[in-house]
Amino acid sequence: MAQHKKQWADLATSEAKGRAPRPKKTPEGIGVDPVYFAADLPEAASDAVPGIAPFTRGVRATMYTGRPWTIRQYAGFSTAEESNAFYRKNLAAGQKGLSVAFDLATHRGYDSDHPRVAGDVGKAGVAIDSVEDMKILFDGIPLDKMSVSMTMNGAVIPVLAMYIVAGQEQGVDKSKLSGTVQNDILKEFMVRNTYIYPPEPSMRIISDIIEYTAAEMPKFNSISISGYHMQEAGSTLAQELAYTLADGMEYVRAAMNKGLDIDAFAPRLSFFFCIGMNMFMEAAKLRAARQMWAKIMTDFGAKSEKSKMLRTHCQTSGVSLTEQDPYNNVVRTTIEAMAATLGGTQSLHTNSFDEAIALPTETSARIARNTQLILQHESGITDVVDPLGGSYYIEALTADLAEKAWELIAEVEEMGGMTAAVEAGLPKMRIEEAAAHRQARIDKGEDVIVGVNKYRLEEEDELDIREIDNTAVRAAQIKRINAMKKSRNSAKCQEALNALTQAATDKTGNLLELAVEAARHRATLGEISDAMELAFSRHAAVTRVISGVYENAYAGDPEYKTLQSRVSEMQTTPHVLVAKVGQDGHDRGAKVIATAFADLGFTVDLSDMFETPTEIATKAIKLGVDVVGVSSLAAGHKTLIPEVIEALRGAGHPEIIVIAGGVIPEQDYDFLLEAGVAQVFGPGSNVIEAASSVLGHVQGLRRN
Ligand code: SCD
Repeated sequence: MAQHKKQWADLATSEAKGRAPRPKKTPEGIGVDPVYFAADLPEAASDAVPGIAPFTRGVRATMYTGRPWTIRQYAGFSTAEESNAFYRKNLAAGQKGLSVAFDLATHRGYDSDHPRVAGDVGKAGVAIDSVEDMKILFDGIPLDKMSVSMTMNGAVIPVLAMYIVAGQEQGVDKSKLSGTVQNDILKEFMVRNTYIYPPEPSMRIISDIIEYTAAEMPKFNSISISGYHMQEAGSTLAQELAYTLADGMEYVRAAMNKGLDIDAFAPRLSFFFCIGMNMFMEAAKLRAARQMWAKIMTDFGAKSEKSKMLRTHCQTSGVSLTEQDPYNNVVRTTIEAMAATLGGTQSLHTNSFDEAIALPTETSARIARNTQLILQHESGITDVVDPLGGSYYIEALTADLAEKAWELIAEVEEMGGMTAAVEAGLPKMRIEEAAAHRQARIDKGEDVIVGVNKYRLEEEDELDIREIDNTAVRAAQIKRINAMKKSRNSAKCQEALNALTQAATDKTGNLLELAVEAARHRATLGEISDAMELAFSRHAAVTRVISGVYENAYAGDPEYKTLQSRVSEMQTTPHVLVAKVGQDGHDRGAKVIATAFADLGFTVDLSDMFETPTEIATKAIKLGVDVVGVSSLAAGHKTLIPEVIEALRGAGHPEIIVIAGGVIPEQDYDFLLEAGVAQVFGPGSNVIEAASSVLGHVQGLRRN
């Protein structure tokens, strides 16, 4: 076999006029050869059978030949009424399962009338304050027939409780409910940031939910252990794979520590991965994930084959989508959807092409759904089980990726498991480093993004985008909360809330069971969350700036050097506060900017997460910064950024420059500039060019 390799290498070298073919190093640290041979097949590959542990080739013997994957589009916006209408339309058009996106206020356990969330209500998801909203959300959708996924982590107890009660009041017993709740808090501390309580009580919540659903809701998946958000935050695929499985191990331990039998709950643990543009590596990742999980569960002592099955949902990558030339995103999403299905996913969301800019419109959502329908009905992917099985490359990559992931898992295990590693900030740091490396490669043109850093259009057409009138949504929600509070039995409601606080304090009882009672008595989401907060407190994350990545990536680059000199020649160092405002937890962009600016010589401060516009302004004034750079990725920019400017002006500091960045549609640039924003940097901005512009603004300020 070595002879084949040699034969090929000689031929290729002569074809390439003397240049010997070389392996390509991926960000995962895997060397990818230009060609693979039978000798590269790992030994286990030839014995693998679909439907049999370790399930490398799929968890079912028949896979899509028996039943295609579930088309499950993640959606939800503004009110329960509007989201319900959208769901019904999509189900009529071929979607198979539901997936609810909640707004950020709900995620963070606040009712819509809470002053902290004024800019967040109804944005990026549906506002749910009580059972009444939940009932409207599923009106006319039989919950004993439709499987429903709910992406909820921080406020998982009230949301799941309200779902159970909404089902009961629809006449469906909880034992008949099928679906999934995300309920994966460890990755929230790592990357997604919609936590409420500190890690320890958060882990208790998860084990209570696993306990309750294992006993009462046999068709319901108690958790969706998610790597998706890690890749969105910039992780490599090996990191996504390893940290997701390591999170899974931690949840298994938490449930076992509660005295639960592993085979009673493990069959209902589910997973969720991101599928980006590295098509073969992504398919290999799903294969490796199944193989590794089967081993992990066997080592934990699982006996049932079902406990060893890694069943997963996938979503195409949001971060791979571009604001520039956005129809290219249809192609990207198709490639990613192929990778997910060739990799054997159970359920899939395909992103809409305008998702880098705003919430999907009807048209973009239709194209996204049809992408899956076309794959299922026209492409032939469903005709054969594991069509990639036996490919020299895929099989070798599956093994290589697994090896890298085992190394990362070992590192986490040495620290004492994921809760300890998360508390020490290790995975978060590794992911932030990877994110900064990736951005630097894009900025330098080493990673090509068509239509962004190469083949860019001179002029872009304007896109139709969906806008949410956040003020109207909030007013409607507040009206419903007030009406409900008037008609409920306050004493019963308070009694149920007190019982919840007591159980949280004493570490007794099951929190979900008690919350179901509170929800039935019309306690709101905010009240249920607060009842537990009394015992648990609210978690505050420590923000940190990583340094050195840009400095290393740009070593020897003359433009970078010039910019650095321009910064160092300033009489006083330019000072920037990189700020996240409101409940938007997407902090990858903010972190990358902070790293790049710090490496260039700026003084950089990062705001805490979840601050209000006034808190940001107060901090900026106290620090004496020249610039506040506000990063917004959850559609709150038109409300929250002008409020930061108002607060600065109101406090007598109109000179502080405000820059906006993130997912901001071009249509909104003028609005923001008129409100006083000095410059807007949308998705795809080159970080070094942005730094140069910001420096220009500071120089202008100093001259005046
Ligand atoms: C499947 N079945 C088969 C079969 N294949 N039966 C016979 N032959 C075959 N070939 C059966 C299964 O056993 C199951 O029945 C039923 O059909 C459904 O199949 P499934 O494979 O379990 O599919 P599904 O019900 O869709 O469940 C898939 C998961 C589930 C297990 C992965 O957890 C899920 O739906 N997850 C979705 C998560 C999600 O949507 N997350 C959105 C996140 P039984 O059940 O009786 O065995 C969005 C997000 O976070 C976005 C980013 C952000 O907000 O930050």
